[in-house]
Amino acid sequence: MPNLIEITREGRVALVRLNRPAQLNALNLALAEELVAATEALAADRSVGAMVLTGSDKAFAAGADIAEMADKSAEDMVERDFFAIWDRFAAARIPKIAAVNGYALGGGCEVVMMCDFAIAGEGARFGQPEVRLGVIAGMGGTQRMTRLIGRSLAMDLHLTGRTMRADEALRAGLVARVVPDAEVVSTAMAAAAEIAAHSRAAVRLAREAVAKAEELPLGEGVRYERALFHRLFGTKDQREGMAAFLEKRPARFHEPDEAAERGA
Ligand code: CO8
Repeated sequence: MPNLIEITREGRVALVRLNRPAQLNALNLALAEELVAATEALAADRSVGAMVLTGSDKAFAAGADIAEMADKSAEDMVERDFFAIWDRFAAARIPKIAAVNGYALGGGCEVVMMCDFAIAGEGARFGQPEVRLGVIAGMGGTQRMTRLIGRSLAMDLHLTGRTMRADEALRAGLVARVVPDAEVVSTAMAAAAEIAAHSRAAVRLAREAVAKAEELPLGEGVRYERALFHRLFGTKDQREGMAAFLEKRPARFHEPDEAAERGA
């Protein structure tokens, strides 16, 4: 089994690190398979409440693996539905925070946008340079980026292939926070720990509701949100959360999990 990702646990949070540093974490099929299997397993594990996805200091990921793609024909691409596996990463029902240092280009930028939100270092660089290779984004980049930052800036990036600095990515709304490079992973881990301490059901439905905003007209989206809100009144977490507030004590949403506390 190749070891193209590394996973460590801190309490209820999993830190997943892309591990092809010599290739700037270029996303080949073997890495995608490993990452998707790990992400789906983490999503199914009730002792995990959130994951942080990161790369190396130099690169979150410099894109899909160009060496792996260079010789492919259109028939190969269609036959294997190349990149479709990434839909499973995006769909996995676990909060995902991208912790980005260095380059997040092409497929790397697209993976950032598949995550729930991103925390970037001041030196991070984002872009969709595929046009310079004679192709276009193939992992959702034209669609997700346009929804996130708007048509004009998305066109600029996809048509010129230029690289965007972290401060511009923050202004555009591509990333949620920018912090000093050395604090990227710790900041993302702290945010993930906060999420993982909350009610699992409330976090799940909040993710679903926000994601639906990309698909539904406003009136339908508001009704969808309300139905999920009503549904949460059938959970013990709603009773615990509101009782804890009224009793002026912290809410206890999770049984202490010894294995998770040991960092196993
Ligand atoms: N794929 C494969 N290998 C890569 C990639 C990549 N995307 N990026 C970097 N590498 C490798 C380099 O080949 C080099 O390997 P070696 O040491 O064996 O020569 C090693 O990583 C280090 O890279 P550099 O020497 O180039 O490092 P620099 O610091 O000089 O430059 C850059 C860093 C600017 C990030 C540069 O590596 C670069 O431009 N990389 C490519 C970025 C890019 O174009 N990404 C988009 C890829 S395509 C994509 O993601 C989606 C394609 C959609 C296709 C749709 C089909 C259906």
